[in-house]
Amino acid sequence: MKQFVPAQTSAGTSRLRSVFEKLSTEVVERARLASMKPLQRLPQTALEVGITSDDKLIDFPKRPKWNYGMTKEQLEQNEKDEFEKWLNDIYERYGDHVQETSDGEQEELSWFEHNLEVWRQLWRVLEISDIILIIVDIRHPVLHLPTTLYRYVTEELGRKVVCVFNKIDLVAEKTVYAWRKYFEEVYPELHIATFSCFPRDENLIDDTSTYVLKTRLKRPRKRGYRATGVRDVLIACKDVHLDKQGVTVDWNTLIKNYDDESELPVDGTHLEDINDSDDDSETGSMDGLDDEFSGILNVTDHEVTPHKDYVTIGLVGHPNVGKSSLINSIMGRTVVSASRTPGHTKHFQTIHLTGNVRLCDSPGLVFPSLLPKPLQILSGMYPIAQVQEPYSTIQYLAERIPLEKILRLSPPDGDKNHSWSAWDICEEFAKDRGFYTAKAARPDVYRAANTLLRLSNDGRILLSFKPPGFFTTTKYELMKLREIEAQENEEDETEDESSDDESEEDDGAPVKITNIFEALENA
Ligand SMILES: Nc1nc2c(ncn2[C@@H]2O[C@H](COP(=O)(O)OP(=O)(O)OP(=O)(O)O)[C@@H](O)[C@H]2O)c(=O)[nH]1
Ligand SMILES: [Mg+2]
Repeated sequence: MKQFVPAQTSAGTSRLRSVFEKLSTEVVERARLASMKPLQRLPQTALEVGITSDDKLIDFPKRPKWNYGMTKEQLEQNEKDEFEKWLNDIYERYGDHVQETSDGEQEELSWFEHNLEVWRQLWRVLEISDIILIIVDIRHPVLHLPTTLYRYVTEELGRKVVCVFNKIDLVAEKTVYAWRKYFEEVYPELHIATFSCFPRDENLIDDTSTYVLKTRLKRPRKRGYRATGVRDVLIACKDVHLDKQGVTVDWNTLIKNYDDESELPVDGTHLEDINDSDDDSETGSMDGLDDEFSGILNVTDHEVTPHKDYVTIGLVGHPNVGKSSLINSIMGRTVVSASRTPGHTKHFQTIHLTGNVRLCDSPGLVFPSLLPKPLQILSGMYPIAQVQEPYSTIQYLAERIPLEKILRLSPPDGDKNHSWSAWDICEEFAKDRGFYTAKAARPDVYRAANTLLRLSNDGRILLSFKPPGFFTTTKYELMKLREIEAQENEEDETEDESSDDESEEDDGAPVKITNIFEALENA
């Protein structure tokens, strides 16, 4: 069984800190050496991923059932015991599980949340919310939407759910569209909204090409909440048709406020520093907690239900997917702290949006799953400062995207056919950036590898997974084409029949299906 040790803690914050695994020196050294071997670039289809099959799902801890006869102490003990049992059970079943998947990936147990206090916060947010927004990073929505969570929230708690595809500025419109269609197929009941704090680069038509880094680097150092999608998120909340006695939300008026999102208030106070250093200070204060919630983290001896006078929208999801940023965008100003370091939000907080609608931010937590560990690091769920061995993760990345081309590196031996290794890439990148060790003045490969991980987390180096069939079929293009045709037919029907003076330009010309998205962008 692997050993887990608590991360360094500072007084007062340890209670809500997550724990990280400590690797042995042999493991680190083995990975370093392995990264020096020439890497095998995988076909694009390695980026296609579908929903995890049921036999691979690992359940997450639920609040144990209480009964009236129990004292607070007994309840608390019961929660602890059940949680321990759950943890032990996972380690017994999956602790030593390292399995090669059919795609040749090494799959093992994720670094998941080990702190009962953090799970308790999730339980409370789920209990007090009428509508739950599960926020997922569009770069790997399947990984970020735990099926177990979705089922629990809809089937057992009976709450309304909206899945928010977040950070859509990082990928092409075509990718967002394909993911939406795929999720609609797999979860027909799910409401989906798309969102981003940043505008998408209009040149980003094909996110599988290598130009991305260059343009991404030009992002402004300060940003306002010029979000795209707040409207979409609120429309999705309206569309779940929450029927709550005694609370009537005027969704239409609320949504109207966001009709022109580029006009959202942006003044100096609404700008957030894009912080290059990883700020891991304790920022989650209890200030945002209403009196009603001041004791919410205590063990309760009664069932917790949403407040009768408000509609509460709870945001949940993995760390770093952008929950706090989304809340700030909805509010048009900084009301909760956001950071590129996962695990930034430590306490849940409620923020009033209108007289009877409030938002609830929650700490992100990693659900247990079976996955390649490098993928977890690349998905922003693991603090890079805690990564002891970055090389296997760079290798994982470089096997899937042409990293040396994206970084425009020259081969170390000048040979155009050089067989790159992950180590080579880091070493050449170190030289390129002028990263040298202080003592021996050798290229600082470790620093280079870490920088690459950060660039990847920020989406400046893009690792974007795609739904099944994305590269191998024209399924999604055809769907889009049909939608456009249906829309055109609808427009034709409503148009005045007599307007025949201008002939349609595309009459008879076959549409080049594979380029339908480009055609739309250029239109
Ligand atoms: N490109 C891009 N980055 C985003 C977007 N939203 C958030 N981010 C970045 O993602 C990082 C995490 O954002 P947070 O809002 O703190 O994420 P969180 O889900 O609250 O994270 P925890 O509190 O750790 O659970 C920050 O560096 C944000 O700037 C987005 O729409 N696009
Ligand atoms: Mg947060």
